[in-house]
Amino acid sequence: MDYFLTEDQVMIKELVRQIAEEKVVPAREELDEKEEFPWGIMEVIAQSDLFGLFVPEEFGGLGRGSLELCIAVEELSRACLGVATTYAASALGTYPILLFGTDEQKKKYLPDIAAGKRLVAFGLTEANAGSDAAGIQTTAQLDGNEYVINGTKQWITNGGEAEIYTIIAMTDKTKGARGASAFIVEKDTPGFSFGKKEKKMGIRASTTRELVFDNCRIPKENILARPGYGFIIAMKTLDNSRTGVGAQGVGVAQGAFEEAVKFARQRIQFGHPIISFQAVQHMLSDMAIEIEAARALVYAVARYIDSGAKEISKDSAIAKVFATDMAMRVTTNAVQVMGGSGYMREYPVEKMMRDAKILQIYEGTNQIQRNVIGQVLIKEAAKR
Ligand code: COS
Repeated sequence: MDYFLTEDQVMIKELVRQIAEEKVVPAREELDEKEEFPWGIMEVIAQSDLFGLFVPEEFGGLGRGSLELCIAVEELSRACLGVATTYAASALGTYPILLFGTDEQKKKYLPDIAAGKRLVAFGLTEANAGSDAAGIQTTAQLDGNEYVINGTKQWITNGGEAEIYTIIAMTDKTKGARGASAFIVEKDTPGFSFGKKEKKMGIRASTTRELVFDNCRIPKENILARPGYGFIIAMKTLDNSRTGVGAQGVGVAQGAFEEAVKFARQRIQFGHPIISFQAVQHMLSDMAIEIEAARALVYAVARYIDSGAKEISKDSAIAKVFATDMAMRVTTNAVQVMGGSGYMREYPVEKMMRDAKILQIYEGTNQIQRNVIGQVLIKEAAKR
């Protein structure tokens, strides 16, 4: 389908597809097997200026928006969701600075981020605060000109590899969500270390680690916006990034679909390629319908965000839910079309199915997305 992308957007799509085909596809199996961080590929992405895609030009980026980021994420995800997650998580960690940073903070951090010199990670989740994001226990106490951070963040994508961390900590535990604040913490700050590296079902090229803060002192000016604004910063960050998770779903589903079609044309049973059987055709048709519907939705929401819309929670949650539930169905059915071959590691679809599962879980489970949608529906109904 033609999405009327501009020449510039088509160029971005083709550039990322080329990187994906030439660098990611040949490496993905080994990265998955060895659970290896894709530094080589990150360097290629950096050389192509893609880390700066959504960063304003005045801070060294390319000044594009959500749609361009979604296109890039989709193309990487088509090849390897682990690599795409690494790239997208850096964008996730950058949003708090982009949306809420002072001019000084932006000047200090964004040029290096845009150049791909420093990766970013976002630290919200803790052992007892997943869906219940306001339940975080990490604290940040003001002491003179410094905040002293104590606590542990769990399951942080790019943990240990990133140089810059945007984290949420409680500055006033008595105030619940309104007592949280957001901070920028640099790697190598004394008192900041990394816990265990997780062993995951999928996206094994991406690194997931604990962030451990033990009397970690950071300058007072590393707070984002103002004390008490951390929960809003986290929610607005997720509002902006969730459409990108939808784009990951579209990409990984597209990759699995293409593998299934290729296989179905070659696999002969009962004297015919299995693609000639209606049962298989219907499965492939359903996959094509769902992928296209999800892509149209993700692009529409990304364009809506790029229009400067303020109320994006519901729409980005809708895009995330639809595209990622779709991705799980499509990757599972790609394995089904390929039968025993699909189940073997020799073909990429078993990895794609393992990888896709995280999309229904991270950046807010799909159950939480439905809560977000529901809450906005109630507010909208009350206004009528
Ligand atoms: N934008 C701006 N403000 C928002 C907001 C948003 N998207 N969502 C909530 N808020 C505000 C609310 O208006 C409320 O403000 P007031 O105190 O002034 O009324 C405050 O934040 C608290 O909101 P709420 O009461 O809805 O918070 P809950 O604790 O009920 O949590 C959910 C809401 C479940 C939506 C939230 O915890 C969430 O998104 N959880 C999932 C977290 C997640 O995605 N984790 C993944 C790990 S990060 S990669």
